[in-house]
Amino acid sequence: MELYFAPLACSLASRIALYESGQDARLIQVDTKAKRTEDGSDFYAVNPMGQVPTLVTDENRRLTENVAILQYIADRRPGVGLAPEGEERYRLQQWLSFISTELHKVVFIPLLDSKAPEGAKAYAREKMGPRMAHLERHLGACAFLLDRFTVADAYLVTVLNWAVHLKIDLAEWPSVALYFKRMHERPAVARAFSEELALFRAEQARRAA
Ligand SMILES: N[C@@H](CCC(=O)N[C@@H](CS)C(=O)NCC(=O)O)C(=O)O
Repeated sequence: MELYFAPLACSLASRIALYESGQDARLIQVDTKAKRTEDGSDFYAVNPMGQVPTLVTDENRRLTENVAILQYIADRRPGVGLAPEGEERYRLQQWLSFISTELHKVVFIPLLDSKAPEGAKAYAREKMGPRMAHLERHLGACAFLLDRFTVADAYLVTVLNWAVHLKIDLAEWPSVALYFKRMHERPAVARAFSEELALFRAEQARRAA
């Protein structure tokens, strides 16, 4: 398996899922601005959208989109329980879709994108409150998004990290802040974050040079 990723981008959720389930993959770093992989190849040849994550399976099939890739990784190790079966799978998909469409794309992409106009950023900030309040209500009563750690938590902790990067104080949503801290106490999450933080800093230094 090969996972195309960019440091601290949404693809970090897939790295967390791999570590949580003890799976190996070749991790290939992508410069999503230049659309080049680490050996200089054209990333558009791998994914015509030029986006991470992109997964190439052992059967050489290409899979894109966080929601699909995360469930694929989880389903290779069903015993670990990163994606429950039966009725609970719909609940998992509910949270994955919420994170993908309501948080990742509506709120965080306009705030993180230096090319997004101020109007788009103001719109994203306005949308943030009710979405974070929804999370706050849920995480006030539950330790995880479902009844145990799943790939939805891997995705959520990845996205919440961008709030920190944007200097948005999570203390405004105390249960979310506690959840974020608790997730980092998981060895797989801590390992994935520290590895990607080092890669992120190296990439920033390269760009600044
Ligand atoms: N719909 C895709 C979006 C993935 C996405 O937004 N990836 C970002 C990194 S977090 C990216 O590759 N951005 C570069 C670009 O869109 O050109 C998914 O959910 O997997």
